[in-house]
Amino acid sequence: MFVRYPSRHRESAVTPYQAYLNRRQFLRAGAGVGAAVATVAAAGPAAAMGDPEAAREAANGMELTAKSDALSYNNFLELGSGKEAPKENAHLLPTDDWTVTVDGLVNRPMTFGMDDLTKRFPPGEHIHRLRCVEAWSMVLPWQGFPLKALLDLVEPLGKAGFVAFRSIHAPEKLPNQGNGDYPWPYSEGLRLDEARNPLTLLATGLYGESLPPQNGAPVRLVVPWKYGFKSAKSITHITLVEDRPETFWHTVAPEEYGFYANVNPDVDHPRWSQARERRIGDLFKQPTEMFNGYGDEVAHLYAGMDLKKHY
Ligand SMILES: Nc1nc2c(c(=O)[nH]1)N[C@H]1C(S)=C(S)[C@@H](COP(=O)(O)O)O[C@H]1N2
Ligand SMILES: [Mo]
Repeated sequence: MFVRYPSRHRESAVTPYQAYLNRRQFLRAGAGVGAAVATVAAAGPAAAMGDPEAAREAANGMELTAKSDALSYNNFLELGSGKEAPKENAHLLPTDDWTVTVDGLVNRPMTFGMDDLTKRFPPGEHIHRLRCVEAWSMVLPWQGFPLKALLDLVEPLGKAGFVAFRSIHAPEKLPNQGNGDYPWPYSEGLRLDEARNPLTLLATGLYGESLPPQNGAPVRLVVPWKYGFKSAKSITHITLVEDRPETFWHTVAPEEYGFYANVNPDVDHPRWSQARERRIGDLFKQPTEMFNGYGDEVAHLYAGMDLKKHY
């Protein structure tokens, strides 16, 4: 269940994760724990939740981004532009009675409520780097499950080649969806083999609590080797299609936002270098790694492809 990281990511202290675990234990012991938290704790792998040794292994020494930063420095254009707008407008995101429909080129199209989804696919703990195309990054402890498990259940047809993701569409509620300059709703896409890679997650929690609205409640995509914009938030539809789907940022500015969007220090954004990044909370920039450091797990997906052309 745990993802292992290359040794070069293991050098830093584990203290923040230990603090996180202590808080988590405190939450579980305390009264008044929200139902969603209890569900995650009960459903997740017991070892990770209770056993500090296993949890330390999961963290592999990567320092987690401070929770306060991860929940207040966000990109979620539906809730406003600017990093702090999504948190300020978090209450506007309607998350009650959420359903996720999986359809298109599949044998068994299905619609899930959130309880159904997390019962069928118990979330596990996955700590990943997130690298925004804007050259900042975080390390975030998600609770989620591999998208592959869901795809296996609905049985993609042989001619399915891509997976299209659609975020919430509620122009009457979301401040920015009245803005006709954008191709709402937010959409993203992956090649089917990318979607089936074990690193590709559907996340329902963050820092051991149900996903905050500003981070994409109640369920979002996490694709850790790609720029953050691929990780669509607040997903309502997952549709298997034959050809590469239209996607939000690629439609807005194709020369700036490629469909593949693999993190790549050698392919600059037209307006800035991608060679380095600022980890939120750090003073100094650090080098950006090919595939965001996940090359061992994903480089084979792009064998023979010119990644400068297919950026
Ligand atoms: N629906 C939707 N999903 C989205 C976005 C968005 O504006 N709308 N922004 C993306 C971008 S650019 C990034 S970097 C990540 C940020 O995730 P975080 O705020 O949880 O760190 O969400 C991505 N998913
Ligand atoms: Mo981003």
